[in-house]
Amino acid sequence: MLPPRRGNEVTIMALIRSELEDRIGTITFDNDTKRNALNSALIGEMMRALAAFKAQGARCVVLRARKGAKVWSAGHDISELPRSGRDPLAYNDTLEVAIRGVREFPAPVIAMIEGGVWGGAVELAICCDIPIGSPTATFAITPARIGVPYNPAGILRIMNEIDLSVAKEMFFTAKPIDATRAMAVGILNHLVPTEDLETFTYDMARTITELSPLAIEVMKEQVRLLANARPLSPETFERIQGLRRRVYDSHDYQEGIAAFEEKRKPQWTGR
Ligand code: LCV
Repeated sequence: MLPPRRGNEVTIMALIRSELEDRIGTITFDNDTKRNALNSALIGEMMRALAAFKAQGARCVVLRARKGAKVWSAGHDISELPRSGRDPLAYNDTLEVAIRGVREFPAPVIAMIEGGVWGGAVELAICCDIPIGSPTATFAITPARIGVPYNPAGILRIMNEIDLSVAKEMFFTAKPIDATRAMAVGILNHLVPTEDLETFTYDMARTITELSPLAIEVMKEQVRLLANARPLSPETFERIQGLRRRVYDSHDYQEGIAAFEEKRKPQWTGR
């Protein structure tokens, strides 16, 4: 079956395109100039689209970039990271808002992935309920590239989704892994030839829309609540926050961001 016809509910915003057809909502990242970096403006549009889909009773959402994209998303907008003294990935950070938006949406969200997925966009993609990729999909977890202390919620979510030793390798090397390896380590549910990606994705979306929306909504929320159910003592949480403050208060944190913006290699000092 083909992807939904151009729906009668198409909304073109500045940085995304959203459309609803056959109870399937589609959000297309459309800011290739900045490689679909997850900045506050793009996430704001994405959250508005999700709210509209929820109000209109969408039974499945597809999150994608434009067809043939070389970069699905370059991750958090580095220019929006706080310069110093503030937690760069706090609870209300745009990336966290986007990830909660996907995890709390009352219907399955499918990530349809072509191209590179960088940094926090990897977490966004694996927090979608069903990640489906083409052979062009790559995944790189990059806090170490720019000296950012990834947040505990994000680390836990990634630990829940992929093998711990693979997660550590991705955090410690910041190197992209290809679609085949992403399939093997559990980042992707399906690896589909590029020419079949849309049809495969929307066939699955249609299957979901034909099942009980309430049963699916409640099962999705149960999975989210149970996956979060890991006791963490306040002392452990505070120790983690202290560790992270050491990083985002450091010289290296500022050096990482400056180096990216000046398009040069960072000079790490370990302080
Ligand atoms: C702002 C950007 C970005 C960008 N932000 O195109 O995971 S954490 O903890 O690190 C978290 C904080 C996070 O997610 O951080 C972001 C992690 N992302 C990355 O490290 C990827 C950074 N981007 C790149 O490595 C390259 O841009 C890729 C490989 C994605 C694409 O390379 P390509 O040669 O195709 P350019 O690098 O020329 O980028 C095109 C424009 O997009 C901007 C970049 O600054 C450039 O803007 P100008 O044309 O104004 O120079 N851009 C790319 N990524 N994450 N801006």
